[in-house]
Amino acid sequence: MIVKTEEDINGIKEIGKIIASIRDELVQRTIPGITTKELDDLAGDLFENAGAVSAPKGEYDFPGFTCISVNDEVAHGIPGQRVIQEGDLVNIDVSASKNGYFADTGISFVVGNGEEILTKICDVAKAAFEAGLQKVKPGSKMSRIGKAVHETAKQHGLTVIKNLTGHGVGRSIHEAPDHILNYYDPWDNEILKDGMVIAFEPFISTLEEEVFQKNDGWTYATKKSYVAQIEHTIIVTKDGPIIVTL
Ligand code: M2C
Ligand code: CO
Ligand code: CO
Repeated sequence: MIVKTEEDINGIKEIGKIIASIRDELVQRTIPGITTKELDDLAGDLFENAGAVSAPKGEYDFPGFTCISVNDEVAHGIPGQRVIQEGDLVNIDVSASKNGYFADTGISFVVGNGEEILTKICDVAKAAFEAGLQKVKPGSKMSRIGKAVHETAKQHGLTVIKNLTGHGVGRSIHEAPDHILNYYDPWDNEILKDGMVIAFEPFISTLEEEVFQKNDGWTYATKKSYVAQIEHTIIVTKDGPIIVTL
C-alpha cells in the first residue's frame, strides 16, 4: 500500500509494534526443550491480547499462528511437536493484521552455542538488510536493494535464495510490489514510491540458491544448505525509511 493519511501511518505502526514485541518474546522463549507448538500457542495468546489476527492463519489458513522453521527449513515451517535443541538454527516469522492494516517481521538466530557458520549467516543477513536499507528511497529502482543484498552475501563467501522474495504489505500480507529480489535483475524497473510499505526480507544461504517445498504443502527447505532471513516492515519516505517492526 501507499500510506496517505496519519491514520494509515498509525495503523501500520500499531501492528508493526505488536508483531515486533511478539517476535521478541518468542525469540526469548526459544530454549532447548520447548516445542515449536508451545511457542506458537504463546503467539496465539499474545495476538488475542493485542486484538491482532495472525496473517498466515487468517489469509492462507496456515496451520499455525506463526511460521517457525528449524535447520534445513527456511520458511513457512509448521509449528508442531518438534523439540528445540541447543545449536539449532531457528527462524521465527510473525505477520498479522489489526484494523485492516498488516505487517510482517522475521528473524533467524542460533539457540545457545551452535556452529560458527550458523552465527555467520545470521550476521550476514543483518548486514545485507542494512545494505539494502541504504537503497530504500523514493524514486530509486527497487533492483538496487537486491544488488546490495547479493553483493553483501558474496563479500562473505555466501549466496542468496533466488526463489523467495520480499514484497509489498499494508492492506494485505502480500501485495504490490510483488517481489523484492535478493539479487540484481536488470529487467526489474519497479520504482520505490513515497509512502510505499514494503516487507524487506533478505535470505542468505551457505550454498544453494533455491528452496523446494516439502510434501506438507507449506515448508520451504534446502537439501544441503543453511539459510538465514531477517525481515522488517518499512515505510518508504523522503525523510528516510521508517522501520515499524524494530
Ligand atoms: O512473507 C513471508 O515473510 C511470510 C509469509 C507467511 S504466510 C504463510 N511472512 C514469506 C516468507 C517466505 C516465503 C514467502 N513469504
Ligand atoms: Co514474514
Ligand atoms: Co514477508
